[in-house]
Amino acid sequence: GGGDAEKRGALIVLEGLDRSGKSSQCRALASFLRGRGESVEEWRFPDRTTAIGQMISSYLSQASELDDSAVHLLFAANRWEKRSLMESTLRKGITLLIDRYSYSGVAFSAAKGLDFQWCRTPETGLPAADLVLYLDIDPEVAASRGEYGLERYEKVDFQRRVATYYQAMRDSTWQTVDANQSVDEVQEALREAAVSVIQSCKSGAELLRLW
Ligand code: 2DT
Ligand code: MG
Repeated sequence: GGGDAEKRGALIVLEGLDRSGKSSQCRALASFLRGRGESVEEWRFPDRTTAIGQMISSYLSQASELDDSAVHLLFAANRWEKRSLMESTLRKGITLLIDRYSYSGVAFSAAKGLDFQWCRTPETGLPAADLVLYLDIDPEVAASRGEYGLERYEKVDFQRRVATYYQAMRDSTWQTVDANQSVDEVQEALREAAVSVIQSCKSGAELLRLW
């Protein structure tokens, strides 16, 4: 809620379990949209390039240990430190295509056993996605894909719990795409949804806030 409609870029988020294909789909979608003349930036969270992001990265690679609640707040802070740049970029008419966002933040921490509502709180007030593209994959299929299991969280049982928390956050901005399909079929489904939300943000749309 809050604020007036304005012409702006769209905030599009790709979400899904590890190895659901988000990163390659993001890259392909960005190049498709640029080919149609759209201004697009590809972002990802965690943003491992900042000081906070480096703490998170060391934790994820299991090089360091951190309290579950503390690391949850670091993930949220890693989004807050990018908030003003996110907003100014959207207001310049640039579409942001983001690989993971607050929805990952809540789903992964809640799957560890932290309270779901507590997990949502530090995300409150961040820009909300205009479109969440959820790549829905069977955790067993994801686990059979390359390089799985190297980072923290890459365990089938854990991923299954993450999926249930993702489902608890679904709202009208979410579109689920069956990620067990071929790369091209998934891409086709993403394109249609992205083009349509970019169009509606161009004609004027209020910037939404979580939650
Ligand atoms: P990548 O494999 O996409 O780099 O993600 N995660 C991510 C959280 O626990 N909280 C968050 O807020 C975000 C954005 C998901 C690394 C892992 O970090 C998890 C997988
Ligand atoms: Mg990963």
